[in-house]
Amino acid sequence: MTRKTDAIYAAPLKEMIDFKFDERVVAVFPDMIQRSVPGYGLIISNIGILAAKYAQAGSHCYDLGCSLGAATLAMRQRITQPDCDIIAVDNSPAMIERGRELLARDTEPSVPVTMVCADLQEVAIENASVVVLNFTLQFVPPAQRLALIQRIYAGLRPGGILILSEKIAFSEPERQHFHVEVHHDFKRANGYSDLEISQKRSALENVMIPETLSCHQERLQAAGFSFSELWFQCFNFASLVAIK
Ligand code: GEK
Repeated sequence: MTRKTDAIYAAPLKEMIDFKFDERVVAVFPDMIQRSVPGYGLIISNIGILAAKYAQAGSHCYDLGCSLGAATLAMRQRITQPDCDIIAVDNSPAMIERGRELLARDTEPSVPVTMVCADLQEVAIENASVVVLNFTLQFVPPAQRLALIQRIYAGLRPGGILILSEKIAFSEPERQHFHVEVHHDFKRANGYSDLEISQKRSALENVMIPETLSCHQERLQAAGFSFSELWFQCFNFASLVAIK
């Protein structure tokens, strides 16, 4: 499949509008996320590996904030336990519409997938063995995050996992500065201009709110997860796995 190049922030914008997962973003999303998130491809393929290990027979696997379903497809290709299904949720109608088209192309008979257009807060999490929040929690208002993680914990079976990937912030200004700078270098090396980097940053400012790694770890513990492990970090992008 040819990847359409993201040039959404290439020209100067007269007015900065908050970032939205609309048709324009959907059209370039695979390119945008690959060129913006260090290690994205590695994280996706390892979500498949983790799901293959922790999926339980007769349970649901959830991909919350699934976008085009990259993590869903990785899980689908790897899970071998019987009678599992995957529930993939996103509240962007354009994402779900395109995600369903991509899913329809994945014709190998495997784990059934339901793609749902809904706010993840409205979706019941039950009889779950794997829950994925791959760069989604950062878009949930901070005041709602603990309740969401508690609801996920309650819906997981014992031995089930939550995979939580996020852009992270650092409390020490020197460390924060270092990571922001190298991340911008990463984006420049992937062809984004300084104008694109700064306009995208402004568009995301009110929409995506990163927190520190310790904030995530403490919240997981407060929600009931006694074990969590940082299994991936590249610059200010990290992924944790928490086991119930
Ligand atoms: C991937 N996980 O490729 N309810 C449902 N969906 C939401 C909500 C919400 N309340 N808030 C945001 N989203 C994907 C990448 S992208 C990350 C995830 C990024 C959705 C939103 O519509 C978008 O599709 C996704 O969460 C975040 O593995 O672009 O940085």
